[in-house]
Order: sequence, then C-alpha cells, then structure tokens
Amino acid sequence: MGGKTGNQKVIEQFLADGMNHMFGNPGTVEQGFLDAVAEYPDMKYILTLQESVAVMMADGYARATQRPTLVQLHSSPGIGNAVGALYQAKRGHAPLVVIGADAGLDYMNMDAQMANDLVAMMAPVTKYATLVLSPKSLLRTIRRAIKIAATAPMGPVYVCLPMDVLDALNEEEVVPTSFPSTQVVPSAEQITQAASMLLAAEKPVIFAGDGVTYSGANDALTKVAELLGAEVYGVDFGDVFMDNTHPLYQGTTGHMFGAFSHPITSKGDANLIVGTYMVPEVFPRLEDIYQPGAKVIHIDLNAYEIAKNHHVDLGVVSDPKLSLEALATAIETQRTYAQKAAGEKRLKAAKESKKTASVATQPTSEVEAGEAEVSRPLKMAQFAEVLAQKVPADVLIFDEALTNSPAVQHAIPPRKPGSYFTTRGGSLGVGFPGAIGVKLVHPDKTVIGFSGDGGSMYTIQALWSAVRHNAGAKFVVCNNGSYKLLQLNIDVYWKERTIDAHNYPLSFDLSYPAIRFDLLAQSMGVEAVRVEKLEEIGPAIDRMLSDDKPFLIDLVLEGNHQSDWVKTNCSQ
Ligand SMILES: Cc1ncc(C[n+]2csc(CCOP(=O)(O)OP(=O)(O)O)c2C)c(N)n1
Ligand SMILES: [Mg+2]
Repeated sequence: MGGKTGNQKVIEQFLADGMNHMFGNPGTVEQGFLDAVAEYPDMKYILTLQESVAVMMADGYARATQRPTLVQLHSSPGIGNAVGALYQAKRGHAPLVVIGADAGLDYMNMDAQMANDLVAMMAPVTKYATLVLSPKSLLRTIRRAIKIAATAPMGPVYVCLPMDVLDALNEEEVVPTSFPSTQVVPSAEQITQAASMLLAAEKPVIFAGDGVTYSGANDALTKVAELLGAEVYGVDFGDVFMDNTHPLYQGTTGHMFGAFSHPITSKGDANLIVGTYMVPEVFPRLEDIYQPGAKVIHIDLNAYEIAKNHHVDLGVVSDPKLSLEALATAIETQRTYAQKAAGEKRLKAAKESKKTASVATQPTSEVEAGEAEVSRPLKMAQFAEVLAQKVPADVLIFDEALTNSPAVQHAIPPRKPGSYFTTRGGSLGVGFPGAIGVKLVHPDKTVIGFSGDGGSMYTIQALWSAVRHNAGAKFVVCNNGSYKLLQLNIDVYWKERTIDAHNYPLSFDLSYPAIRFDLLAQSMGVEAVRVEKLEEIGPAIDRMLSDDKPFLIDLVLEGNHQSDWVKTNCSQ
C-alpha cells in the first residue's frame, strides 16, 4: 500500500507539535492506530490500567509542562471511566488532548456493541468535543483541538476518530499547530482606573489563582500586593501563584462553604481578582459576597468567569502578567505620598502578624518527644517535620493529602510555581498518577505524591505504570482509616441544622478490613514500608530517598474509626 494512513499521520502530527507522550488504555477499535505507534520510537506510550489513571497522569504531566498533553481512551466504556478525571482536568484547565477511536463511520447507525454518542458523553467535561467524518479533515481537526486545548483558558478537548477514517490513506500535510497569542494588555485608561480604585481603598484585597501562574505573573502579583500592602488569598488553584511564606499571603478562601469565605471576601473595600473566579465552593453564598460599596476589579483571560455570579466594576479580558506589570507601574506613578505610606504600613502590619501567627502555630517538636509518645497513633505533622529535614530543596510535591495537607504544607511550604501541585475540581485520585506525570517531566528530581487512603484507592493501579515506565516517583498514603473530610463536613452539616453530633455514617469508615497499602504496592512491583511508630519515620524516609525507584510509605495515622462496629454492622 503506497502512502501513509491516518493512523500514521495522526502520530506524526502529534510529534510535530512536540507531543511525545501518550497516556492511554487500548481497545480493539484503536488497534490499527496503536499498531502504528511502534513505527514511531519518539512517541512514548504510557500504559495505564484504568482510564481515570491515564487522564490524571496526563494531568500531572500537563501541569508540569503547561503544554498540550495526549491521552488515548477506548470508546464508550473507556470514556465513561474517564469522565470524573476529565471533570477535574477541565476545572483545573489542563490542556489535555484526548483521542479515542470508534468502530467506524460505516457502523455508526447500527447501534452495535459499545456504540454510543461519544461526543455527547465528552461534551460536558471538555472545552471542545468533536467527531472526524472525513480523512481529508483528520489532521486539520486534530490541530484545531490542540489549539483550543492550549489556548487560555486552557482545558481538555476530545476528538473521536472512527477506525475507517484512521485506516484510510491520508494526504494531508503535517504542519505544526498555530496558536493565537493571548498577550493582551488592558488599555491605558483601564489600568489608570484600576490603579485609582485600588489606591483609594483603605483595605485592598487580592484574590488570585492558577491564571497568575500560567501567565508567569507571580513576581508581578507579588509586586502589586507589596505596593498596595494588600492581603492575597488563593481561590481555585492547584499550583503556586505566590510564595506561601510571603507576609501578604493569607491562604485560601476554601472550596466548601460560603460561610467560611464570606468573612474574607467581605473584608476589603477594593478587591482585585486575577487569574481565578469568585468563588469555587460546593455550597457558595447565594447573596452578595463583597462588602457593600466595595469596588471589584477582575482581570483574566477567561471571559466566562468574569462577573459570572457577582458584580464587577471593572472587568478586563487580558493577560495577568502584562496587566499586573502595567498596574504596578501605574500604582507607582499615580500614588500620593499618603497612599504610599498607607501601603507600606499595611505591609509592615502583615509582616508583624505573620511573625506572631507562625510562632503560635509552630508544632511542638513531636519527633523529639521521645519514647513516651511511641505508642500513640501518629500525626501527619510528626512525619512531615522529618520529611522536610531530609528532602532536597528542589523537591516537587503532588499533594492530595486532603485533611493532612495543612501539616504537609506547614512543613514544606509551597514557594515556587511548578513545585507544588494540589487537587482541583473535587475528583479524588489524582495524587499518585499526578506525581507520576510530574516525574516523567522531571526525571532528575525527587517527586513525592501524597494521597489519602480513600483517595489513593480510586487510582492505586497507577503504581504499576510507575514501575513499567521507570518513573521513580515516591508515594505516601496518609492512612487514617477513614474518609475524614466527609466526617469533618458532616460535623458542619449537623451544626448548621442543630442536629446533635452522633456516630459518623459507617460509609465514612474504611477501617474494616484494614487496607495494607504496603502489600498492595509490593504486588505491583513497588517497594514499600508500613510506618506506624515514631521511630520508623526516619528510616522509612531515608529508604524512600535512597534511590530513584518508585517507593511507597503506608503511613498509619490517627483517625476516627470503629472497625468492630463496622464489622458487625456491615458483614451481616
Ligand atoms: C471520585 C470521588 N468520589 C467521592 C468523592 C467524595 N469525597 C470527598 S472527600 C472524600 C474522602 C477522602 O478520603 P481520604 O482520601 O482518605 O482523605 P481524608 O479525608 O481521610 O483526609 C470523599 C470520598 C470525591 N470527591 N471524588
Ligand atoms: Mg483517609
């Protein structure tokens, strides 16, 4: 057969765009395509054993590269498995290019085995979903999808590739995809107006998210915050948009309750929102979230999110970095002596209060507590404190430790963009596959993934892929025997409804039968240890860091669980 088929040309197109890792799980309708992969040694196929693992590993890879990342899924059943993972990728703006074959155009009206409207299945969890109907438009459609995925606001896309379209001879030219520039600056008037609003405020507050990191605006954000003496809160982020140890960095508005974020969103008389949206909670406040009369400025490349739910006085669709740089210059030129002094005073006060707060929250050195403490169930702070002393300064963390995250972040504060990733969008299971994705991008660095015992079980087979593809990520299971976050959330639910606290639902308890994560890991070729006592922490971490192979620590932590009660109630 002369010429190349669509199967070959699609791979050449991805390689022309620098996409040389494909995270996937195969099926029969993709057989010709996957057969062709062998002809292209530059294309690395990362085999995952469940589709959500493929998506979440690709998510980690995409987060670490900020580049379009390829995922291959199998028809209806495979896509179905991937939907939850794609949901979190969409919420987190991961530029995933998802492809999947289908039996073929000839079979589309047969409603046969595995047939479904695949585009309809994928539409709500992608930015763009389409089906290729002609071999003459195969590469053009793929390029369009790549462009959409990687143009801000980034997000996953899906292209359905019928087998006969792939198998047909393809005469399209392979050319790199063109990406439009989003280096857009606000007009001079808009910048002047924004600076005036912020300078007139007694209490300016900044809300920031991943859009800042993606445009490389971290330094510009910090500068604007320092010039204004404005507190900075994180809203809907999974990367580091500001050094968490900076005095003006105040943590997050949270992702569950409007009642928690309202005291924060209503404290400022001028609010600058940049690279994020207000607000990402599960139970957001339905009324206005700002102080009455407060000014709101919203700068982002994501027009959809500006004024989505709450009023905005000045909304600008522009690049966060260029906008913040222009804003910093305008603030410096426009401010009066009194406004400059007020900004400096606020910055000084923030420095003082952070110093006091950090002294107050210093965990007492549990590690030095000695023999008397040995039998207690371990706390995450005890582990994290030792880990912080032993890891290299450029360690990369993928943190899905959930209720144990604060202890990890206290010991190893996120400081630089691209060094510390957290979960987004609420789908559990990204911690371990995400860490593997990051490790594939940074083979020379120490990468540690944290996951809850609950979260890890959604995607535990990712460990197998780490061994197979020689991705020496390290894994820590925060094994507290429960879905603790659900226990904490139902506490709030009871309180809100004045229901007396009582036993947590049995479905929040994972303690019976106890899961042996060390044995699970070993069964997939990952060396592992179980850590239950204080004195086991140091040696386990030393062992974990002693080589560049995958390694898992099953860290048994304190938790609220009642295995006897679960056993009697659930096994009848
Ligand atoms: C895919 C998915 N299923 C279920 C949930 C609901 N959920 C939210 S938090 C949570 C518990 C997580 O437990 P674990 O990972 O052990 O962390 P812990 O709360 O114990 O710190 C569950 C089940 C979810 N967010 N995503
Ligand atoms: Mg747990």
